[in-house]
Amino acid sequence: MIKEVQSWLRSARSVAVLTGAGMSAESGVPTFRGENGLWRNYRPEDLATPEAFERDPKLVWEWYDWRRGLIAACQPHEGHRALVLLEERTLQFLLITQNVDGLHERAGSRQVRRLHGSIWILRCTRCGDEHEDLTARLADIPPHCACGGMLRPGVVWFGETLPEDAWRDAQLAAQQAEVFLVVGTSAVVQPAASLALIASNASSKVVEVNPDATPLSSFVAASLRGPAGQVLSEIIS
Ligand code: BJW
Ligand code: ZN
Repeated sequence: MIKEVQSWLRSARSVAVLTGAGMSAESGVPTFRGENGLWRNYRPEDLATPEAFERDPKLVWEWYDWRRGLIAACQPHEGHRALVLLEERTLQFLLITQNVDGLHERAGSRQVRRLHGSIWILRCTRCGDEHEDLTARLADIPPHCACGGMLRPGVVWFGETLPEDAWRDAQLAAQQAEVFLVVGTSAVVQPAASLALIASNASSKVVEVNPDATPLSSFVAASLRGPAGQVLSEIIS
């Protein structure tokens, strides 16, 4: 199957990629679900919802600050670099990511759409101003804006809508892609997971890269069971 996928990717004029937390696992960033996932120790409704932030902003910020410190110490891996190579050699390419860690951008990917925002962006809950802050650990928790309002992480929590532009571009890319790669996502969070169905319905060859089966595995054109770093390096060469 590796050889076949290699040749699909070589001949495709249009490729789109959807990545999830498993993409960053080999860099040392914990995934959400599964054995060592973040949700093993924390309930999503306690930390990743607007209600949780309203209830206890300090607790939510402590979790995000801890994750910012952890991610700052991580480096992109060979799989991130393989996707940069794929972008460089493909006529029409879009990398759609659910990840908030910024590792794709650090590896050199340029056409990136972030469906769930960025952990490095801080947004004011009062004036709406937002800025990037790459400090590994913030000095004040919770941080405040110059206007006096409280800042929040620039990520998309459960119940919030996705950034409109990114979501529109992602849907379009899924419809147009000849090959649609789905890497390291459990495919349970909507609407991100629906992109694979959009691609499949548009006759794209959907290829899944994941050590485990997911709800997508039964209908994809190829299911490559293995870690993202190794499999992506093999299929993009
Ligand atoms: C490896 C690996 C290795 C391990 N290599 N792989 C329909 C039905 C029911 C509910 C809903 C519905 N539609 C919407 C909802 C509600 C909700 C939702 O989906 N709930 C379900 C969970 C039930 N969705 C929302 O609320 C979303 N908003 C919304 O729908 O607004 C309306 C709207 C509709 C249409 C258009 C636009 C808007 C918002 C969802 C926001 C998700 N936010 C989070 C937190 C982000 C901030 C943060 O980081 O803290 O996003 S939750 C968390 O899950 C995070 C992730 O991006 C997301 C997805 O997780 P992911 O990436 O798949 O990670 P894991 O851990 O689940 O899986 C890792 C995978 O990697 C596993 O499969 C491993 O096997 C694999 N793996 N090692 C390759 N080395
Ligand atoms: Zn402000």
